[in-house]
Amino acid sequence: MGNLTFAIIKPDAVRAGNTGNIIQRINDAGFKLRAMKTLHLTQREAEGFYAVHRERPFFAGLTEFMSSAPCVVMVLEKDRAVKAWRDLMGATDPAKADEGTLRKEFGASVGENATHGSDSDENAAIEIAYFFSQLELV
Ligand code: 3AN
Repeated sequence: MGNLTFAIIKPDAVRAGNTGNIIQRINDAGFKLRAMKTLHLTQREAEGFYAVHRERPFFAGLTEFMSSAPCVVMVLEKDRAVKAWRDLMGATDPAKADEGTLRKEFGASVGENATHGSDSDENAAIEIAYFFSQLELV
């Protein structure tokens, strides 16, 4: 599983028309797109996805935002994909993200930061399975 990660183009980036730009950057960085779909999460689905953050003060705002508009969910393949995708995304807070990262370019705030990426191989497997069946991975 070390070569797969799970990614989301979040509602702020989709709403702003940045889906195509972000997919281009994913291609340019050498990732293979193993699966992709657009969906509009319900609040309950967003709560299930972010269940590990249930006790955090930003949980309600985060799940409300993630269910506010469509997002794009993806499975990306590359060597050491979890780290490679987190490097391309940049820091959680766009103001602290390095030049050239997606969050620096497309993110607005720590909540509306354009993209999500798994933080470990273990969570990548859980997050991929939350959104995709085996049959959907090409
Ligand atoms: P990352 O997505 O970089 O792994 P985490 O795991 O710290 O960051 O946060 C999970 C999600 O919760 C992030 N995608 C972020 O948008 C959101 N988040 C984190 N901290 C805050 C905060 N202080 N206010 C609002 N949303 C937050």
